[in-house]
Formats: sequence, C-alpha cells, structure tokens
Amino acid sequence: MNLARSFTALNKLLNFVKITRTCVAQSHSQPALTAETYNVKRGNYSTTNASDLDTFRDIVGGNNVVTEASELQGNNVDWIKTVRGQSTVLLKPKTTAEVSKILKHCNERKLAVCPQGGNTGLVGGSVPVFDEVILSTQRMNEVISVDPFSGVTVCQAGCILEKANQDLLEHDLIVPLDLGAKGSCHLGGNISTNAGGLRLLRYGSLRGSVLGVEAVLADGTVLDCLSTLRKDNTGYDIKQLMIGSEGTLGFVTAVSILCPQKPKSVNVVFLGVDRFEDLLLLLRKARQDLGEILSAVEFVDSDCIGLVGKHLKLVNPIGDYDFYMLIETSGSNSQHDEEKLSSFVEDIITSQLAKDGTIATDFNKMQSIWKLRESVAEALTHDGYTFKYDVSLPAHVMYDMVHDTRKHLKGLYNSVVGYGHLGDGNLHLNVTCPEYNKTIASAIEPFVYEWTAKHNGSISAEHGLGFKKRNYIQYTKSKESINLMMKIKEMFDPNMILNPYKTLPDKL
Ligand code: FAD
Ligand code: 2HG
Ligand code: ZN
Repeated sequence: MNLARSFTALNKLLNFVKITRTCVAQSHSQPALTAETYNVKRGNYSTTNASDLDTFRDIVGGNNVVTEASELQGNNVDWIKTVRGQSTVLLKPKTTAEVSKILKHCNERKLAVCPQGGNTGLVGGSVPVFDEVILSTQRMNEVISVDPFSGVTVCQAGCILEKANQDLLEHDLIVPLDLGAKGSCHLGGNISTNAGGLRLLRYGSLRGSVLGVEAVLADGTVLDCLSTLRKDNTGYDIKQLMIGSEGTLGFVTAVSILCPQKPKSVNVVFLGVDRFEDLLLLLRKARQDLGEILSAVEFVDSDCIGLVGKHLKLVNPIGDYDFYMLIETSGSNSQHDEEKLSSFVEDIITSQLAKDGTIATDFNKMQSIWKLRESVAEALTHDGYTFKYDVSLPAHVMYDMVHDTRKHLKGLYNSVVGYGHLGDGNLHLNVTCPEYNKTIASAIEPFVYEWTAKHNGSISAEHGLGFKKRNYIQYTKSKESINLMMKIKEMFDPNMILNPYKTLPDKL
C-alpha cells in the first residue's frame, strides 16, 4: 500500500461510523420511569421554581434554558432506552463561568444536578432519576489550543470525540481514544467515565493521556488543574479523582490531552476461529509477531455476527465460525507493516489457528470490517430489552462467563452474546429478552456479579457504575475503599447535589 493511499484510508477510517440518536432507530418503546422500576426514594432536594428559572435565564440566556417536555424527552432517557428520568429543566451553558454560577445557585438552593455530555453512557449515569436539573456540555464545544509539536490539545468538555479527532488530523495528530459512540459522545463525558474503547491497547487508559482537567465543584468553585505538562509530581493528583467519577465530584469544563501522531499506515485483519482458546493463542502470537504496530485486538462471537446481519444487514466477509477476531495494525512504514502482517497471517492460516481470514488495506474494506464490530451494541437494541455487563476478567475464563450465563438462564432470553476488547481482558456480556421484568432481572443479577467476583474480575471494566451498578460495587471494591470514596464525596459535595443516585451505593 503506498503512503498517500494509506493516509486517505486512515482519514476515512477515523471518520466512519457516526452514531447519532437520530440514525440509531431503537426497536422498543419508551422505558418506564426509573424511580418506579427500581423503587428509588427521592433525596431531600428542593424543586425548581419560577425564580430558579429566572436565575438560570439570567446566567445562560432564555434560549439555553429548556423546559418544554417534548424537547426534554431525549435528555431524560438513556441511549439503550432502559432508564427514564423526570427532569423539567435542561441548561446549556457556554462557559466555565456560567457553569460556576449555575452550580453555586443549585448548591445554595439544594437543587440536584445531573451532568450530561452526549448521553451515550450505558449504565444509566447520564440521565436523571427524578427531577434533577440536567446540565449539558453541548454548547461548550471549542478546541482551545493544539500544540502540533508536543501533541498537547486543550478542549472544552463538550467537544464531540469524532469532531475533535477530525480537527486534530489537520495537525497530523489523533485523539488517543476511539469508540463506537464517537459521533455523539463528548470529551467531558469520556473523561468522566474514563472511557476505554478501541485504542486502549495501543495508547493506554485516559488516566495516562489526560494531562489536565478543569472542573467546577458543587459550590461553584472553579478547580483549575488544566496542566499541559507531561510530568508534575507536586502533591496529590486531584485531576485523577475527576477522571471516572461520573459527574459525582465535579462538572468537567475543559480537558488537556496528550495526543499521539496520526499513524501513516493502517491495516485490518478479520479472522474466523473455531475455539475461544485459539483466540487467546492468536492474541499472544499477534503480540509476539506484530509487536509495536499492533493497535487493536477485538473479538465477537457468532451470535453477534448473526445479530448485525439480521438487524442491520451487515455482511460477514468470511465463512461461519464460532468466533471472529479483528486485528488492527498502525505504524509509520506501510511496507514494513504489510510484510509483518502478511507473514503473521500466513503462519496462522498454515497452522490452522485461524480457519479463514481476510486482510483489508483499502478504506472500504477496513470500514466494513470495523463496522461489524462497532455495530454490535446497536444491533442488540433491536433484539429486545438489553441487560449489559462490562467486565474485566482473566482472559482464560472470559468466555466461560457467556456459556455459564446461557446455562443459568435456561432459555429465559432472546440472545446471550459475548464480545469485546480481547486485548484488554474486557468482555461485554449482553443478554436480550422480550422486555424488562423482575424475574429475568433477578435471574441475571447478582449471578453475573458473583461470577465476576469469584473469578477475580471487575464488574465495570470501562462503562462505570452509573445508576445501574452502584449497589454492586462491593463485588469489586473493599469496604474500606468504598468508605473512603464516600468520605471523598462528602468533602467535594457536602449537599450531595451532584448526580445523586449514581456511582456510590445507597449504603455500605
Ligand atoms: P454521557 O453519557 O452524557 O455521561 C456519562 C457519565 O458522565 C454520566 O454519569 C454523566 O453524568 C457524566 N458526565 C458527562 N459529562 C460530564 C461532565 N462534563 N462533567 C462531569 N460529569 C459528566 N464506553 C467505553 O468505555 N468503551 C467503548 O468502547 C464504548 N463504546 C460505546 C459504543 C456505543 C455504540 C455506545 C452507545 C456507547 C459506548 N460506550 C463505550 C459508552 C459511552 O459512549 C462512554 O461512556 C462515553 O465516554 C460517554 O460519553 P458521553 O459524552 O456520552 O457521556
Ligand atoms: C463496545 O465495546 C462498547 O462496543 C459497548 O463498550 C459494549 O454494548 C456493549 O455492551
Ligand atoms: Zn467496549
């Protein structure tokens, strides 16, 4: 592949798969109210009144205070349409100063607040439970600075991931994060969930590449930790507390990220594999043979491929196998990369570790292969009510969880599928069924959490705890650490106005 072609292919690859709420038609109707389904008791908060609305209008302008129920519908419901809040007001500030004034007022009045980015979160954290004020980053979408030499980029929190990546391509840089929701999710949401995604294998967790965070605390204090330095060992690293805290400790207004160089050559291989154990052997061989150019190792099972075919009409380019593996390489020398990859593929086909496969070096083929993987979440929404689990597990037991869940549920489901970020030890176990009901819910939970804990895993690898998983945190964290988390919460937000009913359990 020549250099010019690989550049074009990469540009297009990085632009594809745009997820918007309008293009993803959901197959089931409006969910029941979260408060009723889960029997939640409202906290002792005030209710927004006419005078509060006047104050908000003074701060952000009348157009940016939304109170129309029909306009609020999308902001009250999560992406997979499983939880629904009852907020009557959405605020769209443009600046950090506006966020500060809003939070100061909400804190004084004891009004609960739900921070919201692109609302693509999968654990019910991004939508209110009761009438929390929704505080959105949608107008905070400026790229503040890009340093093409160091790669350090500073953005407002509402920049859409895909758009930020496109802007960076002009400087030969990319965001060190990529995920199927890139067309809608915001950088602030990504940082608040510490999103993992498809590039973590290469660039590591956001905890490493985020250099700085600006956030507004519950009382309106602006916390300026927006460092652009790579090294800074002065005291406790407060920004790390904001990363992954899901809007419970502060409202992220800006971020500084260390962005890597845009790779000059990208290739994708899609393989058909008979056994999960062979996927693990392939992963090890990919690490050994492809080394520094390996940039993603993902897997899906045959049911996932069946669902993207059935619901989204996506075509599997190879034969039928129990498992499929997607390997991506990104490097700086296309001839070198292709030589390495061809030799790897020849070896694994000859040794029959992979039964079939296809290499994509051109844009359209790479796009359609990535789409098979990235569209599984969307295909599942068409398959029924979805129970989602996002677990870290030792690789050798990962798929046993899917087998055991199928056995345990004895046919109470439409589909039980397993897929995910194989290279990161992160399984996405999804169970779909005709509708939500308490029988199936209690058959699945706590079974999956017990299973995860028994195998020394984590009940949230990358999506966070949000509303749905907060009361299961003890399967992953000790009493002592949860206790400390609660103390930190009390210190940052004594009135508990920030994203109540999320992340931390009701009680220890
Ligand atoms: P939201 O959904 O709006 O919010 C998420 C949480 O962060 C909420 O608790 C919210 O209150 C809080 N929050 C949002 N903005 C702020 C802010 N400015 N300050 C403080 N708190 C805030 N996740 C992964 O980790 N890896 C994946 O591969 C992945 N793939 C996905 C694919 C699809 C198709 C979908 C729909 C989702 C996927 N996700 C994935 C989950 C989701 O996209 C990520 O969690 C993403 O980071 C959320 O960003 P958002 O802007 O949509 O945040
Ligand atoms: C992915 O990797 C996302 O595709 C979504 O994290 C996972 O739908 C899921 O369970
Ligand atoms: Zn994922």
